[in-house]
Amino acid sequence: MSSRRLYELVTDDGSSISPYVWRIRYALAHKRLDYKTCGVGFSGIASVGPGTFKTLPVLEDQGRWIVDSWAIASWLDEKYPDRPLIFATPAERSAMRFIEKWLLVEVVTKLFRISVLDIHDRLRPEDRGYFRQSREARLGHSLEVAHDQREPRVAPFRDALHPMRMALRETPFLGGAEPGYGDYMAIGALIWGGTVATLPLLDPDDSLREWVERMLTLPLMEPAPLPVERLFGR
Ligand SMILES: N[C@@H](CCC(=O)N[C@@H](CS)C(=O)NCC(=O)O)C(=O)O
Repeated sequence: MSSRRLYELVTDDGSSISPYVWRIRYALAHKRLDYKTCGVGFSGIASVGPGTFKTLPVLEDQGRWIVDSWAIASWLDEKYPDRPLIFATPAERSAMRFIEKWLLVEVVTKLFRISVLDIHDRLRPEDRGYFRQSREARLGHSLEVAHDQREPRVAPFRDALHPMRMALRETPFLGGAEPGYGDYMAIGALIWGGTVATLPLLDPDDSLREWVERMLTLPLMEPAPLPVERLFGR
Protein backbone atom coordinates (compact mmCIF):
# COMPACT_ATOMS: atom_id res chain seq x y z
CA MET A 1 0.00 0.00 0.00
CA SER A 2 1.32 3.45 -0.91
CA SER A 3 2.63 5.69 1.83
CA ARG A 4 2.54 8.64 -0.58
CA ARG A 5 -0.27 11.09 0.08
CA LEU A 6 -1.56 13.97 -1.99
CA TYR A 7 -3.53 16.55 -0.01
CA GLU A 8 -6.06 18.12 -2.32
CA LEU A 9 -8.76 20.77 -2.14
CA VAL A 10 -12.26 19.30 -2.24
CA THR A 11 -15.84 20.51 -2.49
CA ASP A 12 -18.69 19.51 -0.21
CA ASP A 13 -19.30 16.39 -2.35
CA GLY A 14 -15.60 15.44 -2.39
CA SER A 15 -14.77 16.65 -5.95
CA SER A 16 -11.13 17.69 -6.37
CA ILE A 17 -11.16 21.30 -7.56
CA SER A 18 -7.73 22.86 -7.57
CA PRO A 19 -6.05 23.41 -10.96
CA TYR A 20 -2.72 23.03 -9.15
CA VAL A 21 -3.73 19.69 -7.66
CA TRP A 22 -4.90 18.36 -11.03
CA ARG A 23 -1.56 19.07 -12.68
CA ILE A 24 0.12 17.07 -9.89
CA ARG A 25 -2.33 14.20 -10.26
CA TYR A 26 -1.28 14.05 -13.93
CA ALA A 27 2.40 14.45 -13.00
CA LEU A 28 2.20 11.53 -10.55
CA ALA A 29 0.56 9.41 -13.25
CA HIS A 30 3.31 10.47 -15.67
CA LYS A 31 5.89 9.22 -13.15
CA ARG A 32 3.88 5.99 -12.67
CA LEU A 33 3.79 6.66 -8.92
CA ASP A 34 0.83 5.52 -6.86
CA TYR A 35 -0.59 7.64 -4.06
CA LYS A 36 -3.57 8.13 -1.82
CA THR A 37 -5.54 11.34 -1.81
CA CYS A 38 -6.62 13.23 1.31
CA GLY A 39 -9.45 15.69 0.70
CA VAL A 40 -9.14 18.97 2.59
CA GLY A 41 -11.30 22.10 2.67
CA PHE A 42 -9.85 25.62 2.86
CA SER A 43 -10.24 25.62 6.63
CA GLY A 44 -8.36 22.33 6.91
CA ILE A 45 -5.14 23.47 5.18
CA ALA A 46 -3.66 24.75 8.46
CA SER A 47 -3.95 21.23 9.93
CA VAL A 48 -2.02 19.48 7.15
CA GLY A 49 1.42 18.15 8.10
CA PRO A 50 3.47 20.49 10.28
CA GLY A 51 0.67 23.08 10.20
CA THR A 52 2.62 25.75 8.30
CA PHE A 53 1.14 25.31 4.83
CA LYS A 54 -1.08 27.98 3.26
CA THR A 55 -1.98 26.29 -0.03
CA LEU A 56 -2.70 22.95 -1.65
CA PRO A 57 -1.43 20.73 -3.18
CA VAL A 58 0.84 19.27 -0.52
CA LEU A 59 2.61 15.96 -1.12
CA GLU A 60 3.75 13.72 1.71
CA ASP A 61 6.28 11.20 0.44
CA GLN A 62 8.42 8.95 2.63
CA GLY A 63 8.33 11.37 5.52
CA ARG A 64 8.98 14.47 3.38
CA TRP A 65 6.39 17.24 3.06
CA ILE A 66 6.41 19.33 -0.12
CA VAL A 67 4.11 22.28 -0.79
CA ASP A 68 3.53 24.06 -4.13
CA SER A 69 2.88 22.28 -7.42
CA TRP A 70 6.10 23.49 -9.07
CA ALA A 71 8.18 22.36 -6.12
CA ILE A 72 6.39 19.01 -6.12
CA ALA A 73 6.94 18.45 -9.86
CA SER A 74 10.63 19.37 -9.51
CA TRP A 75 11.05 17.16 -6.48
CA LEU A 76 9.44 14.16 -8.21
CA ASP A 77 12.09 14.35 -10.94
CA GLU A 78 14.86 14.78 -8.39
CA LYS A 79 13.67 11.91 -6.22
CA TYR A 80 12.67 9.54 -9.03
CA PRO A 81 15.11 10.27 -11.90
CA ASP A 82 14.75 6.76 -13.34
CA ARG A 83 11.04 7.19 -13.99
CA PRO A 84 9.73 9.23 -16.95
CA LEU A 85 10.93 12.79 -16.43
CA ILE A 86 8.52 15.70 -16.12
CA PHE A 87 11.24 18.12 -17.19
CA ALA A 88 13.56 16.25 -19.55
CA THR A 89 15.99 19.18 -19.94
CA PRO A 90 16.63 22.51 -18.19
CA ALA A 91 15.30 24.23 -21.33
CA GLU A 92 12.03 22.30 -21.09
CA ARG A 93 11.75 23.21 -17.42
CA SER A 94 12.15 26.91 -18.23
CA ALA A 95 9.62 26.72 -21.07
CA MET A 96 7.14 25.05 -18.69
CA ARG A 97 7.63 27.85 -16.18
CA PHE A 98 6.63 30.30 -18.90
CA ILE A 99 3.54 28.24 -19.79
CA GLU A 100 2.64 28.11 -16.09
CA LYS A 101 2.73 31.91 -15.88
CA TRP A 102 0.83 32.29 -19.17
CA LEU A 103 -1.89 29.94 -17.91
CA LEU A 104 -2.15 31.80 -14.62
CA VAL A 105 -2.57 35.21 -16.23
CA GLU A 106 -4.61 34.27 -19.29
CA VAL A 107 -6.62 31.23 -18.25
CA VAL A 108 -6.83 30.64 -14.49
CA THR A 109 -7.58 34.28 -13.66
CA LYS A 110 -10.29 34.47 -16.31
CA LEU A 111 -11.86 31.19 -15.18
CA PHE A 112 -11.78 32.39 -11.59
CA ARG A 113 -13.84 35.49 -12.41
CA ILE A 114 -16.37 33.46 -14.40
CA SER A 115 -16.90 30.74 -11.82
CA VAL A 116 -16.12 32.28 -8.43
CA LEU A 117 -19.70 32.10 -7.12
CA ASP A 118 -20.08 28.57 -8.49
CA ILE A 119 -16.94 27.58 -6.56
CA HIS A 120 -18.31 29.16 -3.39
CA ASP A 121 -21.61 27.31 -3.71
CA ARG A 122 -19.83 23.95 -4.03
CA LEU A 123 -17.60 24.37 -0.96
CA ARG A 124 -18.12 22.78 2.42
CA PRO A 125 -20.25 25.09 4.58
CA GLU A 126 -17.33 25.77 6.95
CA ASP A 127 -15.16 27.03 4.06
CA ARG A 128 -17.64 29.45 2.51
CA GLY A 129 -17.17 32.42 4.84
CA TYR A 130 -13.38 32.45 4.40
CA PHE A 131 -13.68 31.98 0.65
CA ARG A 132 -16.21 34.80 0.26
CA GLN A 133 -14.25 37.23 2.39
CA SER A 134 -10.82 36.51 0.81
CA ARG A 135 -12.09 36.39 -2.78
CA GLU A 136 -14.27 39.49 -2.47
CA ALA A 137 -11.20 41.36 -1.16
CA ARG A 138 -9.30 40.15 -4.24
CA LEU A 139 -12.11 41.04 -6.68
CA GLY A 140 -13.00 44.38 -5.10
CA HIS A 141 -16.71 43.48 -5.22
CA SER A 142 -19.11 40.72 -4.23
CA LEU A 143 -19.14 37.20 -5.64
CA GLU A 144 -22.65 37.93 -6.90
CA VAL A 145 -21.43 40.92 -8.95
CA ALA A 146 -18.78 38.67 -10.53
CA HIS A 147 -21.50 36.12 -11.30
CA ASP A 148 -23.73 38.74 -12.92
CA GLN A 149 -20.81 39.83 -15.12
CA ARG A 150 -19.71 36.36 -16.13
CA GLU A 151 -21.41 35.86 -19.52
CA PRO A 152 -19.47 38.55 -21.43
CA ARG A 153 -16.30 37.14 -19.88
CA VAL A 154 -16.71 33.73 -21.57
CA ALA A 155 -15.69 34.86 -25.09
CA PRO A 156 -12.41 36.50 -23.92
CA PHE A 157 -11.63 33.32 -21.96
CA ARG A 158 -12.18 31.21 -25.10
CA ASP A 159 -10.07 33.61 -27.17
CA ALA A 160 -7.26 33.35 -24.63
CA LEU A 161 -6.92 29.64 -25.46
CA HIS A 162 -6.10 30.39 -29.08
CA PRO A 163 -2.32 29.83 -28.79
CA MET A 164 -3.16 26.29 -27.65
CA ARG A 165 -5.45 25.71 -30.65
CA MET A 166 -2.68 26.90 -32.97
CA ALA A 167 -0.02 24.67 -31.38
CA LEU A 168 -2.35 21.66 -31.35
CA ARG A 169 -2.82 21.93 -35.13
CA GLU A 170 0.74 20.65 -35.42
CA THR A 171 1.03 17.99 -32.72
CA PRO A 172 -1.50 15.91 -30.74
CA PHE A 173 -0.25 17.29 -27.42
CA LEU A 174 1.38 20.53 -26.29
CA GLY A 175 4.28 18.25 -25.34
CA GLY A 176 4.50 16.95 -28.95
CA ALA A 177 3.75 13.30 -29.70
CA GLU A 178 3.22 12.55 -26.00
CA PRO A 179 1.55 14.60 -23.26
CA GLY A 180 3.81 16.67 -21.03
CA TYR A 181 3.65 19.09 -18.14
CA GLY A 182 2.23 21.88 -20.33
CA ASP A 183 -0.71 19.61 -21.18
CA TYR A 184 -1.13 18.70 -17.51
CA MET A 185 -1.21 22.31 -16.39
CA ALA A 186 -3.65 23.31 -19.13
CA ILE A 187 -6.08 20.41 -18.67
CA GLY A 188 -5.88 20.90 -14.88
CA ALA A 189 -7.26 24.40 -15.27
CA LEU A 190 -10.06 23.16 -17.54
CA ILE A 191 -10.96 20.29 -15.19
CA TRP A 192 -11.22 22.75 -12.30
CA GLY A 193 -13.37 25.13 -14.36
CA GLY A 194 -15.50 22.35 -15.83
CA THR A 195 -16.14 20.78 -12.43
CA VAL A 196 -17.57 23.93 -10.91
CA ALA A 197 -18.89 26.18 -13.71
CA THR A 198 -22.66 26.25 -14.17
CA LEU A 199 -22.37 27.31 -17.81
CA PRO A 200 -20.53 25.63 -20.72
CA LEU A 201 -17.03 27.07 -20.77
CA LEU A 202 -16.21 25.92 -24.32
CA ASP A 203 -18.10 25.90 -27.60
CA PRO A 204 -19.13 22.35 -28.60
CA ASP A 205 -17.40 22.85 -31.97
CA ASP A 206 -14.16 24.14 -30.46
CA SER A 207 -11.14 22.58 -32.18
CA LEU A 208 -9.66 22.01 -28.71
CA ARG A 209 -12.26 19.32 -28.13
CA GLU A 210 -10.15 16.46 -29.52
CA TRP A 211 -7.22 17.37 -27.29
CA VAL A 212 -9.54 17.71 -24.27
CA GLU A 213 -10.94 14.26 -25.00
CA ARG A 214 -7.44 12.83 -25.35
CA MET A 215 -6.36 14.36 -22.04
CA LEU A 216 -9.47 13.22 -20.16
CA THR A 217 -9.17 9.64 -21.43
CA LEU A 218 -5.43 9.03 -21.03
CA PRO A 219 -5.08 5.39 -19.90
CA LEU A 220 -2.86 6.58 -17.05
CA MET A 221 -5.67 8.75 -15.68
CA GLU A 222 -8.49 6.24 -15.37
CA PRO A 223 -11.19 6.94 -14.35
CA ALA A 224 -11.67 10.08 -16.47
CA PRO A 225 -11.33 13.16 -14.23
CA LEU A 226 -14.42 14.78 -15.79
CA PRO A 227 -17.06 13.89 -18.40
CA VAL A 228 -16.15 15.87 -21.52
CA GLU A 229 -19.74 17.19 -21.76
CA ARG A 230 -19.17 19.21 -18.57
CA LEU A 231 -16.92 21.55 -20.54
CA PHE A 232 -18.78 21.72 -23.84
CA GLY A 233 -22.41 21.63 -22.84
CA ARG A 234 -23.21 18.62 -25.02
N1 LIG B 1 1.65 28.31 -6.39
C1 LIG B 1 0.80 27.34 -5.74
C2 LIG B 1 -0.64 27.84 -5.79
C3 LIG B 1 -1.58 26.88 -5.08
C4 LIG B 1 -2.90 27.53 -4.73
O1 LIG B 1 -3.10 28.75 -4.89
N2 LIG B 1 -3.83 26.70 -4.22
C5 LIG B 1 -5.11 27.21 -3.76
C6 LIG B 1 -6.21 26.26 -4.18
S1 LIG B 1 -6.47 26.32 -5.92
C7 LIG B 1 -5.10 27.25 -2.26
O2 LIG B 1 -4.70 26.31 -1.63
N3 LIG B 1 -5.55 28.36 -1.68
C8 LIG B 1 -5.61 28.51 -0.27
C9 LIG B 1 -6.29 29.78 0.14
O3 LIG B 1 -6.71 30.55 -0.71
O4 LIG B 1 -6.41 29.98 1.35
C10 LIG B 1 0.96 25.99 -6.41
O5 LIG B 1 1.36 25.95 -7.58
O6 LIG B 1 0.74 24.96 -5.75
